[in-house]
Amino acid sequence: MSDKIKLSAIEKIKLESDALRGSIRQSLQDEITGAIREDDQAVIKFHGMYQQDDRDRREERAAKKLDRLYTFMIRLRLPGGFISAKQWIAANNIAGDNSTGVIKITTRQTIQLHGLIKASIKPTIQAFNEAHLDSIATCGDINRNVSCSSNPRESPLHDKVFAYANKISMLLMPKTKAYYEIWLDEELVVDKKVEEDPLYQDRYMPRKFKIGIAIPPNNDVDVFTNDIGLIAIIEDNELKGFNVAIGGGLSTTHGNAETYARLGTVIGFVDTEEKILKTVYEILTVQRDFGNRSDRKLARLKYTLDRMGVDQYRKEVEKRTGFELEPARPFSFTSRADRYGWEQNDKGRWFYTLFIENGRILDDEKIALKTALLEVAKTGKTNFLFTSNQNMIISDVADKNKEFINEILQRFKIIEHTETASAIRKNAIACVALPTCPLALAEGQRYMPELLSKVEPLLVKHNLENENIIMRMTGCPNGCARPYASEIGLVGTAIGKYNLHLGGDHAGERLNKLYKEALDEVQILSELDTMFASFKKERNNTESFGDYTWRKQFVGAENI
Ligand code: SRM
Ligand code: SF4
Repeated sequence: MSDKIKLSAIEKIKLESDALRGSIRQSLQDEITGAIREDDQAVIKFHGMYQQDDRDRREERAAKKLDRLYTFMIRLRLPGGFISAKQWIAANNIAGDNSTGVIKITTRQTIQLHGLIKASIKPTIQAFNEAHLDSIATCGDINRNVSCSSNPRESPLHDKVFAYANKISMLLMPKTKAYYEIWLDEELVVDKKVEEDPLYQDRYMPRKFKIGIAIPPNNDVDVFTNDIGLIAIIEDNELKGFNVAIGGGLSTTHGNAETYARLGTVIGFVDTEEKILKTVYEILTVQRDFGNRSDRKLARLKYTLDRMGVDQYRKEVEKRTGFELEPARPFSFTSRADRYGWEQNDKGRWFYTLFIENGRILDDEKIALKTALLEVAKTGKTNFLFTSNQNMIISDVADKNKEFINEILQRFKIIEHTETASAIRKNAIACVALPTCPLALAEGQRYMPELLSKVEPLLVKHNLENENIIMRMTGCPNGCARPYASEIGLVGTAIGKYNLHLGGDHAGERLNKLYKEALDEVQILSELDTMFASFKKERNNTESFGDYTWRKQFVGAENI
């Protein structure tokens, strides 16, 4: 990119950050404020943290002439969403000691803690480190947590595919030692040569970068919404390689017609591990070199791809890898759902997928979810996996231990909780939004359960309660709960108002379209009631709700 183009402010911050150190140390020492310096707020993201404040309390504090109630959110790096029982116990305790206590499973298979005060960031990272957990590169302009199909691993091939999440995560880690110096008190780096970073250099990526791996026929990771989507090609019980899709990304900005959601385009197939890793790496270098560094709204790979053209992007990657991609192999996705309940893999190990509404793990008046999971972890007889649908899998349970774990799940009513949740609720996801997300225009996870309680009777009224409708909600158009890839998408525009999107499919291969703008709850329910009625009457055989609304063109005329 020409240096004459004006770079965005974040580019300068990255460049002058001394390999992501910024003035974080000084910011931490400043006892006058609970915040950190403005530039450091950008740098700290690369270490896996965001500065936030409690938006519910802004007015009250402003009236008292108090500073905002600053806190920090920390996000772990868990490739493929795997965590051991010991690590879960550590996360449980750290959450209790240092954060709000709620553990939040994200839509990219990892966990976040909210509400850390500045002084507790370092002890938190140190405690995570003792449990062999880190938060490196889970935020910022860098490769994020690599997601991978988490459904119970049914064959040795799932393990093989799964291993790529970690390999890719390690390949794309930054070389700077800043995280170790600042948070873990490791020795200061004197010889800066050890930090030379051929991939990220000194400006990192133009924007965040996301990679997901899917194992057909399940597309639980929403592979096409990633900058790079890898689709495992399994033939004759052998992992032959991966189809590579690039250019997925969901964020739009209200009122900015230049921004759009996009699903990835399959550009070819690669077979050997060496070639797979090389291809992934060079896709990043092309985006690094050609991505837009002046307008952050247009900086994701999807815009680079559409500007360069798919052929040109692929050729540039091939020039850098030194080999051509093979033609894509056939594959078929049928679902994005988690498989609730017990499942057994070919090695005889058991997996229990439990429903966790919007990924929020806590004890409340209805269910002691957090205590139950701690008790399961304390048996030492399981591992855990997080899913991209914000659920959790109690994994790797030996046959002889299944009854024992099942008894705990029953005692804490986890099984009942999972089995009695309605189909629409079990498929739903909502983003964090208020009160911590600074970008939220409307509620997300705090409102979705309540709205679903009003949608469920409508489905019962039309005898549709067993339909696996995918409904997703976000508090703004950034798309953190992937609402544009759902059958019913609700995208916040203002407090209590949502754009209604319709027409996504079950496999995650079609984006929905805007149907109506800025609806309140009464309007949303009325629209859905009418639509459920006509769906019941006019659907073709087993046609899904998304396919029906698409066929009937229940989408804003300007979008058809
Ligand atoms: Fe996201 C920003 C939460 C998945 C697109 N996202 C944010 C921030 C950090 C707000 C901010 O920048 O200050 C939110 C923090 C809220 C909070 O208080 O915790 C936030 N995003 C989340 C999570 C926790 C939602 C959830 O409820 O699970 C997800 C964390 C995933 C993870 O573990 O890494 C999360 N975000 C996503 C996804 C879905 C995905 O990746 O599968 C998307 C859409 C896909 C995509 O990237 O295109 C997404 N988040 C964004 C964007 C828009 C990026 C863009 O291309 O413009 C922002 C805003 C930004 O980066 O400027 C954003
Ligand atoms: Fe915040 Fe918007 Fe993401 Fe929701 S979609 S977490 S409101 S940035």
